[in-house]
Amino acid sequence: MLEYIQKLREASIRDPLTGLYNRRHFFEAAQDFHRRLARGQAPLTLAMLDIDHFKQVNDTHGHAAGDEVLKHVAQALSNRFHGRDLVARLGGEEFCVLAPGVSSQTALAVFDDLRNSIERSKVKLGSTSVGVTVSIGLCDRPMASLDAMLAAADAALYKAKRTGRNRVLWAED
Ligand code: GH3
Ligand code: MG
Ligand code: MG
Repeated sequence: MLEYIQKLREASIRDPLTGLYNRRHFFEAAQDFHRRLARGQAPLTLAMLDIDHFKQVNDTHGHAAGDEVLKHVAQALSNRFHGRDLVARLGGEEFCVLAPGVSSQTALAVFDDLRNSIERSKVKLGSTSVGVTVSIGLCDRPMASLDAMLAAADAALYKAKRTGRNRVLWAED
């Protein structure tokens, strides 16, 4: 019975396709984190990540191929972030990372390396393979609220999209 309850709880906080945390759990856990961390001087970076031209993958290769691309990007994220980091699929082809170990000095390098590794990797689809790139917006320091950090990262992501995609930008002060 306990095992069953544990399984149900796990299922309720995960995105079934990628195994990452789902949107609801992300916001709950991130609020919690923010309450505990953001008051101090501890580093805290929030990244919003969106797959570039993802609709084209679905249109060209089909929805199942799109799902493989989503799993691939999710795997790249889970390979890189562990422990206290929160990695979630917020919905569609949009992901979020809250990384307490990543300081503003290292955030750009860490996420640009991730971006680069995704660009270099290929997603195998049966006999063919496709490339995938992501755009990333960063908020690389704690702010008064989690919502403020999300808005800042989102604005940076939007700018990364507008200015060519496949790039990492951080929020302006
Ligand atoms: P941009 O570079 O501006 O982000 O363009 P985009 O094509 O990535 O973004 P857009 O918002 O136009 O398209 C997102 C697509 O993602 C549309 C939707 O059908 C698809 N999508 C959302 N959820 C899923 C899913 O779970 N599986 C698959 N295969 N596709 C999904
Ligand atoms: Mg997209
Ligand atoms: Mg999107």
